[in-house]
Parts: sequence; C-alpha cells; structure tokens
Amino acid sequence: MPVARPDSSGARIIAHVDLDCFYVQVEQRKQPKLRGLPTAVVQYNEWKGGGLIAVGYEARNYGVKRSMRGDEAKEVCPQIELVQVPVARGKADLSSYRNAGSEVVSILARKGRCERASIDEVYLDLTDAAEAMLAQTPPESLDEVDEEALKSHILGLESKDGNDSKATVKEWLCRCDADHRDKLLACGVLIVTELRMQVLKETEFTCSAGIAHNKMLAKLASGMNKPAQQTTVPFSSVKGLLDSLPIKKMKQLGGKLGTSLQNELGVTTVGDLLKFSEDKLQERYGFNTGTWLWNIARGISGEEVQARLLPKSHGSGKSFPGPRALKTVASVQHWLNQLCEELSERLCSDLEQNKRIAHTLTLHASAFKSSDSDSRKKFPSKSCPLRYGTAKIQEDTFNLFQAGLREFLGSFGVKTQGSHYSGWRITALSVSASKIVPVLSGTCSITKYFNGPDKFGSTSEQLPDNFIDAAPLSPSGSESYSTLNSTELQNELPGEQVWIEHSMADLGQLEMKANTWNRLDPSCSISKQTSGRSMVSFRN
Ligand code: DCP
Repeated sequence: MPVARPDSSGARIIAHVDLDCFYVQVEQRKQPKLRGLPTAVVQYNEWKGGGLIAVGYEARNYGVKRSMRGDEAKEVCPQIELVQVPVARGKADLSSYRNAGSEVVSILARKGRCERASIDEVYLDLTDAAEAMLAQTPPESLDEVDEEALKSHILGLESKDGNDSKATVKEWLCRCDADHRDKLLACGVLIVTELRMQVLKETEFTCSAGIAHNKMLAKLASGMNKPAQQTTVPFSSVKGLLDSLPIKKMKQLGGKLGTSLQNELGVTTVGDLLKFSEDKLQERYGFNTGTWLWNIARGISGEEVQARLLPKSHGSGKSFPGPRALKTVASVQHWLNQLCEELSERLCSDLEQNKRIAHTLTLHASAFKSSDSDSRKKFPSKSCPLRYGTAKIQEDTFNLFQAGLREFLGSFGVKTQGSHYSGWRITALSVSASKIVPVLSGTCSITKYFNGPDKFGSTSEQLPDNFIDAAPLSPSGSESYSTLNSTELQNELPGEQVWIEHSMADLGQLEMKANTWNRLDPSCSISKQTSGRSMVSFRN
C-alpha cells in the first residue's frame, strides 16, 4: 500500500543509478571477446534454448527481447551469443552478479547516502555534496565542463537556434540567474557524471542515471535515455513529464490500483489525477493512498533515501515448474539441503564481513494437490528461530517443511502424515534468513542469542510448537534484491572456514563467544590465530 510522506522543506538532489543490461555486462567483462557482439544471458533451464533474462543493447537492435527464449532469439539474430547464467548446486548462482553490483555500490557510496534498491540499482542522496559544490566551485565558475556532462539530457530543455545541444546543456548548467533548486540540480548533474565515469574506470560497467529532487522522479528519469546516459528533471519540467506519463508506468501503479484508476476514474496518465481533489481520492482509496495519489500527480514524494548497503534478509530458492514438480519427501529434502547450504554460506559470510547475525529462519513453498491442481489453497510459510551451522539449518528447514505440508494437506481434509501420502506436488521452494542485526558487543547478549534457539531443542517433535506463520513469499520467490546481498563481500577461502578480522582487544570476547558456540553447536568453533585474526569454522 503506497504511503504518502510529506516532502522535505529544502530542495534535495536525488539520483537513481541503474546499470545497463547488467548480467550481460558482467558476462562481457568475464569474456572480453563478447564485447560489442549481440549477447544475452539465459536462464538455467535449457528448454527451447533457455529463457532470456538479460539482453545486451547490440542484440536489442536486432529485435531480441527479454520475453524470448534462446531459440527465438537465434531466429531474429542468428549470430547472438547466448551465455548461460552460472550454476551451483543445480540452480542459478547469482553471486558473481551480486559481487559486481557491490563493486559499483562501493564507488557510488563515496558521494552521499546510498540505498541499494536491487541487484543493479542504487538511490543516492547527493544533497550535501551538491550544496558543498555550489558553495565552493559552482558550475557558473567553471571554464570547462566535462564533455560527458554535456551529453546529459535536461528534460524540457530545447536547443536554441544555431546552438548544438551540448552548448545548450552547458548554458543551462552554468546559468548565473538560475534559482537555487536548478543550481543544485546542475551540481547533481556534474557529480553524477563524475561518479558514472569512475564506475566505468574502476569496473568497466556503464550505467544510466536520473537526477531529480526526489526518488520517484529520479527513478522515472533514469530509464529515459539508456545505455550510458543520464537524464535530469528540473522542477519546471515535472508537470510536462507527468502529464504524458501512462498511469501504469508509475511505480506502485502497475497493478490493481492502476487498473482501478483506469477503469473507475478514467485516468490514463499520471497528470489526469490532477482533476481529482484530495478528498475525492481519499474517499475512493482511503486516507493514505488518496493523499499519495494527490501528491504523485504533482511530482511530490518525501520518501527518503535509506542508508542501506546490506541486506535485510538472505534467501535461496528454486522453482520446479510443470513436469519438474517435486513429488517425494526425499526429493524435497535433497533440494532443501542445497538451498540451506547456500543460505548458510551467505550467513557465514555476513557474520564474517559485517558481524551480523540473523534470528529467523523461514521456509516458503508453492504446492498443489495432484487431484486438485486448480485449488487456490496456499502452502503455509513457516518460521522458527535460526540456529547457525548448515546441518542445523537443514534439519530445521526440513521440519518446517513437514509442518507446512501437514497443514497444507489438512486444509484438504487429508489427515495422514505428509510422508505417507503421495498426492502432493511442490513447484517452488525458498528458504530465507531475516531479522538480521549486528552482533552486540556485550558477550551477554551473544550468549543469550546462541542459547535462545537451543532452548527448544532440535527434535522434530518439539520444533513445530515454535513455528510461526511467516510473511508471504517475496515476488521473486527466491532471491529478493530489495537490499544488498552480502555474498558481494565473500572471499574465496578453502572449505567452509571463515575468517574474522578484528583487533586484539576483541579476542577475549570472541573466545567467550566461541565457548558459547562450542557448547551449543559442535559444528562451529572459533580459534585464536596469529596476527589478530580469529577463525570461525562451520563443519557439517
Ligand atoms: N533479471 C532477471 N530476471 C528478470 C529481470 C531481470 O534475472 N525477469 C536480472 C538480469 C538483469 C538484471 O536483473 O540484467 C537487472 O535487470 P534490469 O531490469 O535492470 O534490466 P537490465 O539491467 O538487464 O537492462 P536495462 O539496461 O534495460 O536496465
């Protein structure tokens, strides 16, 4: 449900940066011979050449689209290079993409508050950097403006007679008589240009950006001119932009709310919303949504850029469509074990790099009863306290699955234990870890945390009492990129050993923690090493 937030009083400078054809760029960096060639990345599923998940711009010129399968893409572009997404444990392994996205985030975060919005998208609040530039080296004081900045698109700016667009952009950027908002925006244009050039230099990736006074407008602008370009929305151009923007293109209006606005109020563009009073919109859609709609019609959005470089949760999932649906407990357990292994690795990495622990383990699944495949009954998502160590996560996840399956079958009146009844099919499995918090410095709280999960023991008989119904499955069902995944920081280390860098002063505390861990989980130990490093290892 959209929530209206008041716009902040001063002008803000917000950028939305989006990497171009991201997975393709990552694969082209791995294999430079693919650069400049029509290229696409295909899913791990070879049916009809695999589904395309990323299409390079050269391939787009031939009419290749993401909705196609590899075979169709070859029909429209016979020379297309199809690269399969990397695979690990029998499923897509996205870690190289997460890592690549993190390289970019670490560069962008140098200039302002940074929110990683997806695997390849970042919001930046550049207000302070723009204010500082305006105070110290305002664009009007510059003799030369970077060529790349002059390629910027300024919405609503038209070339004057005889002036080429670069000259027009330069004039706009360097106006002495511009108001404060536009001057700040001009600084934003220069800062984002510099950041994009730095990203290219350090990572070889191109990205596109939108620069505006709020997140909503920055996001709309970043997709307007791709690849490797940037678009700015001056305040004076907001009305023109929204007047012609189809309602369904607006974030949060692509679904039912947008359809309702179209069908019930006859709204086709965001600008059409201006015809309705705030009271009328509130009466029809409720107080919050009504105000939010009234605001977006005017380009108003107070949503803050959250300082968030790390994920709120980690997840690993896989779908089993059509004939691949799982129908035995053994096959479910096999796949759950694979997913848990990946999750456990990511949790270790998060603990190692970011000193964070997750508290809640959740299992989501999609299922149907074989004699009732049209049923809309959902497999209930289940959660329990998370215990560290791959084997424990695997055991708890399997118990969550069994509890969910019993409940799912019970909803059809099937009373038998899931393992003795074969009339079910599983079409997707996903396991996630959430409620991630920093390890508190007080050993007491660490002890409490590591004691907590063991209180309910590890037997399957006791576990179900601790289950709680979990929040619904994220749209992607397996990998949610609303936040950064910590795999980006993972080092290549032998086995499952994880190194924790810390000062000598921390060692005593870590040893205490190790003792606690050892007591509770023999698969996990920390030992003091030389040169101020401790090693945490999780053995299965
Ligand atoms: N992705 C995916 N499945 C989808 C959509 C996207 O796996 N259905 C992956 C592949 C993309 C990456 O996410 O490279 C980023 O998605 P974008 O929608 O940002 O698209 P691209 O970056 O590929 O292209 P563009 O330049 O249009 O942003």
